Amino acid sequence: MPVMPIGAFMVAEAAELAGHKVSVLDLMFERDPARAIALALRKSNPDVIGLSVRNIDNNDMRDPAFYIPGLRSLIQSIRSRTEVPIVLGGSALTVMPEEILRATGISSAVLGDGEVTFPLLPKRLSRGEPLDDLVGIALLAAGAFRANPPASTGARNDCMTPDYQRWIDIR
Ligand code: B12
Repeated sequence: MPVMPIGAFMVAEAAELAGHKVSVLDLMFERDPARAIALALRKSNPDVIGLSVRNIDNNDMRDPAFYIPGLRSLIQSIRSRTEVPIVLGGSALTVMPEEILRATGISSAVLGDGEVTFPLLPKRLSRGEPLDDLVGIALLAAGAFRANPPASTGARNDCMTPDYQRWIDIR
């Protein structure tokens, strides 16, 4: 079932509101994700890449599917073209951060509400400043995992509502 990447839009829009130039690549319907990644990287030439990871598996005991190997190959596609920092986020990371960081070889992730922490990362990363005091940050450094409690803006009436049409072709 195709679900809308609402969480990724929220993070994208929050980063833009914080003054960053942001582009979104939705891989849901891409037949050739590696090619889509190559084109997007050429077009946007990013300083930081955030990957929104929703599902670890399909929760189906009769016909199980495990999605982390697919994530690993997306990361390899990115890594074969750029060395810029990659930060993982999304509901899958909040469920199993340490395992997913170890399985992918990525060293940082944001747990919980990414719109709080992700917009702070580009400045820190560009200055080579540590990330370890940030809310919801999970880090894998020299084989040791550590994580700060996730940010949660909770269920509020003023929860941000991103402009979906801006980020992907909804139709
Ligand atoms: C609603 C929901 C559904 C609905 C979706 C309806 C719809 N039209 O969107 C339905 C019932 C259809 C559904 C189906 C499934 N779901 Co569901 N679902 C959820 C639920 C309860 C909320 C998801 C949501 O919309 N959250 C609101 C958005 C705004 O939050 P978000 O996506 O998490 O994004 C935030 C952060 O994650 C973060 N973030 C997101 N992207 C990024 C990127 C970066 C770079 C950063 C830094 C941060 C970041 O910031 C965002 C904004 O705050 C979650 C559990 C949960 N509480 O998260 C499970 C959950 C995501 N589902 C899960 C599963 C397994 C499934 C199914 C596979 C179940 C099944 N067997 O069919 C399917 C898969 C559907 C699919 N194609 O992906 C699991 C995924 C973990 C796993 N085991 O893989 C979860 C986590 C539940 C769980 N605890 O097991 N689901």
